Amino acid sequence: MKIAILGADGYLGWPTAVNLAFKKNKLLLIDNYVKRRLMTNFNKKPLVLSPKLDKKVKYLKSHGCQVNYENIDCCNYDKLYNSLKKFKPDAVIHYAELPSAPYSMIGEKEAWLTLQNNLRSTFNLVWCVKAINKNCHIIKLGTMGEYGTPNIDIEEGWINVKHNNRNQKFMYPRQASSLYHTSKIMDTDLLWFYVRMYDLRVTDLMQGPVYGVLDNEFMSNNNLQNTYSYDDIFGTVLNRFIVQAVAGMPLTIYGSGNQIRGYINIKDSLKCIDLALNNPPKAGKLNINNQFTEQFSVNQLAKKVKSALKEINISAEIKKIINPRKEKEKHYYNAKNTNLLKLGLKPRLLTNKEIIKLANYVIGYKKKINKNIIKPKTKWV
Ligand code: USQ
Repeated sequence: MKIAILGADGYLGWPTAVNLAFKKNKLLLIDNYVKRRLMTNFNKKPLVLSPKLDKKVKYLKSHGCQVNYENIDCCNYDKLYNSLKKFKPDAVIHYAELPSAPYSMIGEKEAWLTLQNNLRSTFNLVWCVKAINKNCHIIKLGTMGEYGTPNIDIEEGWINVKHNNRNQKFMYPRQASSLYHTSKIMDTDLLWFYVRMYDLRVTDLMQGPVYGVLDNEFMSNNNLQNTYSYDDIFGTVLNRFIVQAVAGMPLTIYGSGNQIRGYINIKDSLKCIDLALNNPPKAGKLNINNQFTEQFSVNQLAKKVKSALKEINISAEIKKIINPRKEKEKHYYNAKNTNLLKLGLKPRLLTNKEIIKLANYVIGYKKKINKNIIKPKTKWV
């Protein structure tokens, strides 16, 4: 397939590119390094910083992969249009969004950048696909956080509502707890509107917090690992816990720790992309998949890390701190995730072995851990 990846430099973008390049797809990688710039501006150096895409693409080419890179801001319609028009993709994977809830809650400037970057890039992609080839499959990374934590089961994208003896299928209600997550709700609304209007083919992936690294030989032999963040703005909870444990710092549980989320290993996340690519929706259909494999509360997650790392003689302390976020700390949570399982996903669960493997990877970079960038500083209210 000819596949364009928007946001190909990121934590998910680069492993996705490697995975698809070695499966003999022809790739166009697009990124403007906006996240790198933000991380530098905020002094949030990742534990592992992936090389830039021009270097990474050279390595892929030297291994026989058909791949090119263009430095394009997806918010620039003309540039994105010209690039996609020339490449003529069969599918576009859209990761080109600012992915941090804490970043989006810092202040007006950060909130607006998140909102305008995320909506504009999605809007531009829709218009490019509509103008160039309506059959092109858009695969968009959404988030489980769009649903929030409702007091009823979370369905996969849609819900049947019976009202005064009449039935209608609606998009499942969404109610997020950060501006970032809210921008993803708006993305989903935009996509659904344009699918209905123009018969586009879209898959929206509601992904939970991701953890881990893609440690394949090509990446590790050539020092091309994906970026791994652990700071308070760009790091996600499990990746942070592992770094905290390795650094001898307490695992920071925000509030009561009863917040439940659906988690997924990065390797499963890549499999979900493969499954989405191989199962495109019909024209005029929006597929929504809940992309996580297991549900945990933050307390359960911390306990799992603590008990697994005992096996390698790391004794992790768990510490509850005041929750910097405004989110429900005790709530019902039961989210469905059957679509991807039906398509063939075989979940890689969070076993002690997986936790230890990740900890050993982090231990390799232990000297680079900066303890000053871990404590949360952004308060929601
Ligand atoms: N948390 C802690 N301690 C920490 C960090 C986080 O207790 O040191 C808690 C948070 O309060 C939250 C949960 O862990 O309840 C998850 O937080 P997170 O920072 O791992 O994830 P979140 O901000 O929700 O966002 C991440 C990604 C985002 C993706 C989302 C999926 O940054 O791009 O969309 O996970 S989901 O959470 O399902 O919406």
